[in-house]
Parts: sequence; structure tokens; C-alpha cells
Amino acid sequence: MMSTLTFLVLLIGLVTLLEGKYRCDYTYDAAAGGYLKLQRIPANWREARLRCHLEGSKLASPLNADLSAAMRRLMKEDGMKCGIFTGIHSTFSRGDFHSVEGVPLPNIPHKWAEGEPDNYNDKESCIMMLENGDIADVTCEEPLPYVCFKKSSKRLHVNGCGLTDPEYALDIRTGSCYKFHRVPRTWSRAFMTCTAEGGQLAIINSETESTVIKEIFAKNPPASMPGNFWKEVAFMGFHDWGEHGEFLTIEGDTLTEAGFAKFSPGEPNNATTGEFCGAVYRNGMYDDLWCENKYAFICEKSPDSLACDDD
Ligand SMILES: *[C@@H]1O[C@H](CO)[C@@H](O)[C@H](O)[C@H]1NC(C)=O
Ligand SMILES: [Ca+2]
Ligand SMILES: [Ca+2]
Ligand SMILES: [Ca+2]
Repeated sequence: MMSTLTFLVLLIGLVTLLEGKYRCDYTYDAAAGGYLKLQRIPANWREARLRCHLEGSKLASPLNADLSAAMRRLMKEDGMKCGIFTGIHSTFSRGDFHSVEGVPLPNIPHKWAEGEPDNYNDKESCIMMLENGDIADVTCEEPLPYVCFKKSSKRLHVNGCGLTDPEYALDIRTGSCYKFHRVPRTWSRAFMTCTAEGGQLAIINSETESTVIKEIFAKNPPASMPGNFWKEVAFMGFHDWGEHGEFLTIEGDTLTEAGFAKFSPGEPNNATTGEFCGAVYRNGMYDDLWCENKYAFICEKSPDSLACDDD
């Protein structure tokens, strides 16, 4: 447990370090007017859009010459030979291409690659950009790398949790930042969301942290969560890893090793479908849940997990 003084020193250091920076996995491009990140791991278009969104940015499109140049520079620096997905798509209405910001294709400067667009097999609703800036219509299902873009002035308010998201709050009792997500997701999507935010699904490591989780839950009554889902539980960072019978944290520890192994009375009950994913009740004690149902979830993040140490 950190002393208050240590904590304050740490916090002041962090605030100085992070002031005005979006996140250190993004680089600022003044001409493009924002922060960019090349996502090297290819994803289908839907996943690509979601990952950028969960990181607080948007799937990048060459909306103007400067942004296009910045995107191509990232590809070139990486030696990327294949194309990248852009945010331009016609998944809402086939043939009506818009960027994810809603800009129609005719308003975006573009040059089609030779032989494009051909809507091959009548299955091409996404737009890829080549290294030379030319575009082609492609299927949204075949994974490609992509770029995320955060349009912004240079100065951003980054809080003590290293993020611009005001919903992340530091708890000095544990030294971790937490966010309660009221938009329900499956366990896997919840995992993705926390990761995109530079954290992970929360793990309870002490009785104190169980109390912290209970208090966070209390600040999020059922009425604060729109939608038709069970609001007494939230996904957490443990799983049976496909070996039905033993739960381990997403850091590979048994719950006992992690420091807290209390399940709510009657749990784990492996109800109906089989329950292989970790969760917590409002009382701060664990539950097992079916991974594919959508529930609220809690992310936990080290305050400096997105901090830049190069400048
Ligand atoms: C939980 O239920 C599922 C499906 O009924 C079953 O496959 C699984 O082995 C059960 N897990 C345990 C720990 O009993
Ligand atoms: Ca094509
Ligand atoms: Ca923890
Ligand atoms: Ca259960």
C-alpha cells in the first residue's frame, strides 16, 4: 500500500509527464491536425473500426491531403507493402461510401487504383488505401492493417490515469485506476475494451479492493444503465481458460494467489449454459457467468500504463 506522500509525488510527476499528450502509442502530426497510430495486426473492417473507437479515436480515412500523407508516411516507415483499411465503407447501404465521420466519398479527394472499383463478386463494401495513396474497394472480411486517428488540437486534458477519459478514476487505497463500463459487452469484447484503454479487466487482489469494487458498483445503480440486461453483476479479469473447473486470473494466477478468492454465496454455480467467465456481484464478491451474454464490466489500469518515457 502506497503512503499518501509517495502517492502525491507520483501523481505530480505523472501530471507533468502527461500534460497535453493523448497517449504514447499515438504520434502527433501537426499538419494532419491530430494523433495517429498504425495498427500492424491485421483485422477485419468491423474489428478495426471497433478497436479505434475503443481507443478513443476513429478508423482513419484520407479525408484531406495532409491526413493522407500522414497515413502513407506511417505505412512507409513500417515497410508495409500491403494496403490498409480506411474508415470509408458502405456497410450501411451498399454502394453509398462514407467515412466513419460520415463524409461521403465524393467529398474525399481520391484516385482509384487501376481496375477499381470493381465490387468483385458483389462483396466489396470497404475501401483499402495502397502505399501510393490510391484506393480500391475490397471485402470487409479479409483482415488488413489500419490506422487510427484522433482529431485534436495539441493540448488535451490527460488525467491522473493517463487518459482523456474522465470516467477513469484513481483509488489511492489500491493505486489503480478503475472504470465501470455501463454499456454491456460479452466477456471477450469487455477484455478488448479494457485493453484498448491501456488497462485490463479488473482483478481483486485484496479485501480492500473488494470494497473498492463494491463502492464503484454502488455508484452505478441499475437505472444508470440503459438496456435490457442483468445489472447486479459485472465481468472481471478471470476465466477458466477452457479447462472447466478451475478459474485463473487473466494474469495466470489462481484466485488465491491473486489475493482474493471469495465467491458470493451459491456461486460459482455454472448455471444453465456453463459459466466460464469471471464476474463480480454488487457485494464485491465473485460470480461465474456465461461469456457470451452481455453485462457491464470493470476495467483496472495502472496510472502510468500509457505514459510516454521517451520525452
Ligand atoms: C459447466 O457446465 C458445462 C455445460 O453444461 C460443462 O461442460 C462443464 O464441464 C461444467 N463445468 C464444471 C466445472 O462443472
Ligand atoms: Ca475491388
Ligand atoms: Ca487489482
Ligand atoms: Ca454464476
